[in-house]
Parts: sequence; structure tokens; C-alpha cells
Amino acid sequence: MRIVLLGAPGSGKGTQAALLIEELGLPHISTGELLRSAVKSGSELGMKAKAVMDRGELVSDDIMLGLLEERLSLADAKTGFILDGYPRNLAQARALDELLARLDQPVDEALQIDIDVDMVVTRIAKRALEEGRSDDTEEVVRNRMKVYFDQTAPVVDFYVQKGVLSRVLGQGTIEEVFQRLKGVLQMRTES
Ligand code: B4P
Repeated sequence: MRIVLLGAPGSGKGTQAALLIEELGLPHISTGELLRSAVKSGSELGMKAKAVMDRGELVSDDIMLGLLEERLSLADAKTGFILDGYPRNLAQARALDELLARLDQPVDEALQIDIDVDMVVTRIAKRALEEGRSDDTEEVVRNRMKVYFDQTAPVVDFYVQKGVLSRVLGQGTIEEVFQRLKGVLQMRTES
């Protein structure tokens, strides 16, 4: 099964992906994590990406597609995956669609986690204290939210038109959100 997880920064995409991979036995492909590993490795790509991420903006579509293609070519992604953090704009959604059509592996389910902006700010402020991510400062989070509403929110309609989008409420405990997501996936596999 090929699943795309959509939602604002702090909506719980990474958190829920970690639970879903255990439940479904699929690999978790997080473009945020791919970028953070590139930054840690000190590569040229990583250094370029860090500057962009620290401003809360989106890394260029070319870099992202290259990273994603490389990751999807690994053997574990052949039977399915949970993609978290990609696509983040319409150009990325179209590029993913073309890439997966070439591989004859279309997206089966796009899961949108809906959340209130105030809740996001509280969650990310908490993570900033716990993990110290350089893009979790209040000013950068505000910019990430703006980028989300300007560029990422239209991706939802792209998947509505493909007939694969489901929306889930991201409020409540991590377990409550997880049960909602599982319910949606169950309905999809039964239909
Ligand atoms: P990401 O790593 O995708 O960052 P994110 O949007 O904050 O999501 P994340 O998955 O980490 O957090 P989650 O909501 O699970 O991207 C970081 C940056 O990388 C982007 O800003 C961009 O610059 C770049 N990037 C990534 N992909 C890109 C792409 N495709 N194109 C271009 N650039 C790209 O969790 C947040 C917090 O909430 C956690 O601390 C968690 O514990 C907590 N939480 C989750 N669910 C909760 C719940 N139900 N209750 C209470 N707390 C909860």
C-alpha cells in the first residue's frame, strides 16, 4: 500500500507515520528526515538545505525529487511506503504522480491530518524545548505555517480529484488520532 500523509507542520505526520509503519509493516519515508540526515552528514546538499530549512522555507523541488527518487529506488519501497512531508506544493504532487506512474505504483491513499493553528504552535514550542530543532523557533514556525497555507494546502485538492483523499481530525491524544487513521485505512481496504 502506498500512503501519502498530509498536514500542517506539527499536525502529527511524523508521529503518526511512526505508529503506522509498525502497524502496516511499511517503510517510513520522511523528506524532513532525509534532509536532516543530509545536514548531519555535512554534504554540500545538506548545507544548502539547512539554510533554507532554518528560514522555514521549502527546499527546491529539484533537490527534493532527486532525494525522493533515490529513496524510492531502494528495495524496501517496492511493496509500498508511507510518505511523510512530500508533496509540499503542486509541482511536487505532479512530479510524484509522474514518477509513480512510471513505476506503475500509484498512491492508494492520501491522509490529511487537520489541525488548529494554535495547537500547532503549542506542540512545536514543546518540541523546541525537548529537541532544539533550529527550525522550531516561533518566528520560523510562523513562516512554515504561511508556506503551508500558501503552497501545501492546494495539494489536498489534487488528491481529492484523484479520489484518494481522506481527512482525519488531528486534535486529541496521539492514540486517538492513530485510531482515526486506522479506521480510515480499514474502510479503504474493505471498499
Ligand atoms: P518536516 O520534518 O516534515 O517537519 P514538520 O512539518 O514539523 O512535521 P513533523 O513530522 O516533524 O512533526 P509532527 O507534526 O509529527 O519538515 C521540516 C522542514 O524540511 C520543512 O519546513 C522544509 O524546510 C523541509 N522539507 C521537508 N520536506 C520538504 C519537501 N517535500 N519540499 C521542500 N522542503 C521540504 O509533530 C510535531 C510535534 O507535535 C512533535 O513534538 C509531536 O510529539 C507532537 N505531537 C504530535 N501529535 C500530537 C498529539 N496528538 N498530541 C500532542 N502532541 C503531539
